[in-house]
Amino acid sequence: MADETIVDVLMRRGLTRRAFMQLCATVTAALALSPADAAEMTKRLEYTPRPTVVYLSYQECTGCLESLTRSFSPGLASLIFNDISLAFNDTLQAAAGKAAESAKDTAMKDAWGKYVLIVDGSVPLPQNGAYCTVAGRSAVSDLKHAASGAAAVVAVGTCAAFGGLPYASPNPTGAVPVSEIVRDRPIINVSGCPPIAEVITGVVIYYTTFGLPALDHLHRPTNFYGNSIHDRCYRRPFYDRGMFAKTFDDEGARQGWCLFELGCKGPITHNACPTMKWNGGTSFPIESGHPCLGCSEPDFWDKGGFYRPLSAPTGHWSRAGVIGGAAAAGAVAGLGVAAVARSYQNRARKGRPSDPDQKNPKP
Ligand code: FSX
Repeated sequence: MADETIVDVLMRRGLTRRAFMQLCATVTAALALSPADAAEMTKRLEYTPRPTVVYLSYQECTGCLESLTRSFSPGLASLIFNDISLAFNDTLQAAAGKAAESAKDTAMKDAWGKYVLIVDGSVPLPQNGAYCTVAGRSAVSDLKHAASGAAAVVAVGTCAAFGGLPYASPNPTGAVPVSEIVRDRPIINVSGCPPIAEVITGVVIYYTTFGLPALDHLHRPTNFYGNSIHDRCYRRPFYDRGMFAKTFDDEGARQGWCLFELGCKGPITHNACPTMKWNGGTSFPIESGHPCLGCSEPDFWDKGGFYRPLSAPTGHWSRAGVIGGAAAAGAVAGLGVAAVARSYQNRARKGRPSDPDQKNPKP
């Protein structure tokens, strides 16, 4: 029904008022919001119209959707899949071919100007976008059309947010991130290869309830990407004491020492892995003994080796600068992120192919 609120839908499904308030408390906790926000969320959901979500996929590996469908927060997942109205997702839906395209067109037409557009994957520009087509239409043209009717665009995964794997050198398809194509709509980047399921759902629920979240300089929500992995890592005390595992099977590794010298990119990577973790809060890569790969940062494939320490001579950061105690590490991490952002922006400016629909290449 067109004017239904989210509460209307929940009540129709038999949810009691008490259960609804419990759900709001669970969701706000998952979003890392304060308990006071639970009351505000309850109030807002009572008059928030049920939003339509259109989910489009381009050049990606489907890992982001795999992550999303494995959300361990039933409240959040249910809000997305059942209550918010996921109007189109070509991987999950039963319809195919013309029926699917027609369903997408109808959903977008009915909610034109109001729907949330989720995009995963990057978009190739050369040859009029011929390297990625959906239903006979180029991804670039499909995205422009869908974005023109969206209230906001959520770029899910590092491919959509920063180009990701398809964008890695030599970028054979001329892929670019969503932000290189969509210039006139708010964009929320939910990076990670893939992102944490509860972060994806949390961002959509937050936008639906409260509007645009606070974003960092890379357009990522600060409530999930405001801290570096290093800031919240449970191995941080070993880093501060200079206790580093040198190999994956030495005594330091067995004792859970810092993985910095094994290539951990935690100091220059912003994400919620140490606090939200994966698989229902079971663990995250560092807790499983593996260095952070830095997958939620731009150009993480191209930065010179997953197992090369940030301090290595060919790396981007100096050992003296990084292994200098917690304060220095924080400062260098900031510089590192800024350097990555600059390199990404420069590369995007210099190397990206021109948009086939633009007469003049973008500055
Ligand atoms: Fe990219 Fe996502 Fe990595 Fe894969 O949709 S962020 S390759 S997990 O699937 O886009």
